[in-house]
Parts: sequence; C-alpha cells; structure tokens
Amino acid sequence: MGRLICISNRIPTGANPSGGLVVALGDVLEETGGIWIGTSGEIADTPAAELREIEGGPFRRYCFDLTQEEQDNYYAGYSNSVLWPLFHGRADLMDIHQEYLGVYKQVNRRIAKLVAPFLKPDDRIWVQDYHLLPLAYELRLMGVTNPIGFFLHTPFPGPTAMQALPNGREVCQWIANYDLVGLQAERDVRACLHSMIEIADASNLGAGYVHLSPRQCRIAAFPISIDAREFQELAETEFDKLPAGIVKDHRRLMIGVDRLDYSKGVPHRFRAFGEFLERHEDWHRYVSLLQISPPTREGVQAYDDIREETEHLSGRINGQFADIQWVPIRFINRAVPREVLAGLYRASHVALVTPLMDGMNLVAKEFIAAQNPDDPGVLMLSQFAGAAEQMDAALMVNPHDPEQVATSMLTALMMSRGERRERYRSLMEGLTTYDVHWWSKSFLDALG
Ligand code: GDG
Repeated sequence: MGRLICISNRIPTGANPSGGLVVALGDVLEETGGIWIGTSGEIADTPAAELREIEGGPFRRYCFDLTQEEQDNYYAGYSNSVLWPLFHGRADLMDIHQEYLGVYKQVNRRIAKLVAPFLKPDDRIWVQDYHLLPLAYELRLMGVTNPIGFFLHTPFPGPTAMQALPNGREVCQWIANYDLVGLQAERDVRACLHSMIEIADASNLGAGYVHLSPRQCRIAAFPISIDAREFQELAETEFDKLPAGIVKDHRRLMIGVDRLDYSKGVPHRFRAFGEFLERHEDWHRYVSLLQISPPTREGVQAYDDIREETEHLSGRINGQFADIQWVPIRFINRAVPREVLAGLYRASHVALVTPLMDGMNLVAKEFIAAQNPDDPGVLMLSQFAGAAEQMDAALMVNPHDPEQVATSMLTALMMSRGERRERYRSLMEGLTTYDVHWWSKSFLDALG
C-alpha cells in the first residue's frame, strides 16, 4: 500500500503528538511510513525554503515556519476572517482584503512546492481544512497526479452565502481539483453541490460526483468522531479524581465547553439560562452552569468582541441572581486539561451544546462517551451542529429561541432515569459504531 501524506495547517507537536486527528491517522501513517506536514507555529523572518523534520514520535513529521505577514494575511486574515465567518453563516463578519487572498494563495503555492518533491507515485494525499483549499489546484499545476483527498471540518456554504465571497467561483474551482471532498454532514454535501453547480457551472453527474472542466470530483459526508471507548475509560478514571466538592456543591451541574468562538452561541446560551432562572425561582441554588471557554484567535476583532460580550453577560446574570451561597454561572476563560474535562463531563447532569452553526461538534460526542451508563446525563444539542444528523436521541434545541432552550433545560433537569438511559443507549451505540477509526478508514477507502 502507498504511503499516506497528511497535510494540515498546524503540525501536531510534542514527542507524543495527541489530538483527534492524530488518533485517527496515526496508525495509517505509521503502517504506511507516511508523513504529516504542517506549519510549526513559529514565526520566521523569511519564508521557509525547505521542510524541517520534527524528531521523535510514532510517525514522520515535517514542518515549516510562517512569516509574520503570512500569519496575519493567510491565517488570521483570509482563513479566519473571511472563510471561517462565511462558512459559519456570518458573511456579515467577513473582513475582505485583496491582500489576504493574495497571501493565502502564495502560502498554498509554497506548501505545494515544499511537498511535491517528497511525493512518490503511489502516495495518497489527504489535505485537512479550509486553510488549504487551493493546495490540490497548486499541486496539479505542478503535474501531481496522485489521488488527493480533502476534508473540511467546518460547514460548507450554499450558493446564496457563497455569492458574498468575491472569489466564490475560484473556491469552487479549487475544490474540483480534489478527487474526494469529505464534508461533515449531508447538509454540507447538498450545499456544496449546489454551490459548485450554481456558482461555478459545474455539471452534476449524480451520486455526489460533479464535473468542472478539466476535472471530476466526488463530494460525500464523512462525519468525524472520537475514540468513544478510549474517552469512556478516561472519564471513568478521571471522575474519581475530581475534588469532592464539585459533585456535592452543585446539586445539578450543567456544562458548556467551547472555544470562545462566535459560532458556538455562548451568549445565546447564557441568555437562555437567564430566562430559565427568571422563570424558575425554585431552581435557584440547585443548578449552576459551568462554562469552559479557552480563548482562541485573539487579536481578530470578532473574537475580542465575543469575549467582551460573554464576560458582560455572565457578570450581569450573576449580578442579578447570585446570593451568598451560590453563583449561577462559572465562566472559565482558560483551557482545562483534557483529563479534567473528561471527569467534569461525567459529573455533569446536562451538557449545553448549542452552537449557532458547527461543522460537527466533538464536545457532544465526548459528553456522551463520558457518561455513567447507569445514571447518564442529558445532552442538549443544537439543530445546527453537524452532530445533530447522527445524534437524534439528544434533546434537540434551536439556540436562537431562548424560551425554547429554557424549557428544554427544565425538561433535561427533570428527565427520568429511564428516559436518560434510553437516549444514552441509542447515542452510545452510534458513537461506538461510527467512531474516529471508522471515519478515517471510510474516507481513505473511498479515496482509493
Ligand atoms: C472544528 C469544527 C468539528 C475545548 N475546550 C477545551 C478542550 N476543548 C476540546 C474539546 C474538543 C475540541 O476541543 C473542540 O472540538 P469541537 O468539535 O467542539 O469544535 P472546534 O474546535 O470548533 O473544531 C467542529 C471539529 O473541528 C472536528 O472536525 O467538530 O465543528 O469547528 O475535543 O474537548 N480541550 C481541553 N481543554 C479545554 O479547555 N483539553
């Protein structure tokens, strides 16, 4: 079997690289003598002319540095201030500049130049995420004919949203240079097919195939997941290590875990909780919301704004409802170690996974995997998370409707053990069947 060459924006670092993608791809990389390539996270004065090997680890890794200008325009600029908001239904937050696009293309061309000399004829290439959309196009220009797959971790916009992007047609042409485009959900496959057809005049060949001269590509859903069994064991062990007070202090604990991103709907969640507390004075002191939100993409204006908004809202709700023995919202604006997180999921009675738009949302899956099968907690899940297509036994909510979310909070808090177990059983069955190993295997099988 040929090698797997995986390319993502950031290279997994450390002697023992970790993270969902490493779990999913590590074995295949190891077995095929494959390579992972990505940016180092360090800033250099001049654009890197060659790849640098990272020593150690179970598979080979090569990285390169970005310059500050590249970091600002390619990463913070076009990737995270244009594509990210557009792909999450927030065209209003796009910050469009010619320079962002120019440098984004330049960086992708440079990555193609760095990667091409490494390639052997039977290698398969798997490109990850929206930072690298043009990579196959650039590789094809250099004569690379290997199978190239792409996986988009975010949602894909339909033609109406895509029209807001000045180079929407070009984006569709980039996509057509992949042999296989993996998306999170069927909703994204439909949107992507529509965009390719309406924006770029691609022809629909049926069964997910489109033709956009001179190439043909297949678009299909491969919902990403976690290693559910591994996470279940982690949560079991870590639960016992939690400080005793955590479980006792909060007779009912609701948990939210989200990078502090505007797509995650944290302010909407806080307002719904405020609505719940307003309606149910009898629940005061008996329920609190633990919101863990590590900061992300600091320095991008929209992220500074969301941070201010959440701090303001949690302060206001706590000011209105707290008393000397109880604070309704504990807002932790810092990352918590993964093991602690696993234990906390298990200690929580309800998870609030209420993004306004989300590719998949792995927190929903982690929360379920972490539960005690005998006395499981309840997952409240936004209909706008890609996970909603698979996890229909969750308590589905519309995050835009604070009254409905507040009503569902009460339903979740009051749910009988029998119903909780029934929902958990069905969700966990899906998670163990379609786990992250299924995800990478089915994608790579389809790539051929
Ligand atoms: C993108 C897409 C898609 C969060 N806070 C802490 C922490 N986390 C971990 C969670 C989870 C991961 O980060 C977040 O994954 P999500 O899937 O929820 O969201 P994104 O970061 O936006 O990821 C998303 C995903 O890619 C995969 O394709 O599902 O839709 O947006 O694993 O546990 N981990 C630790 N401390 C924290 O404070 N250790």
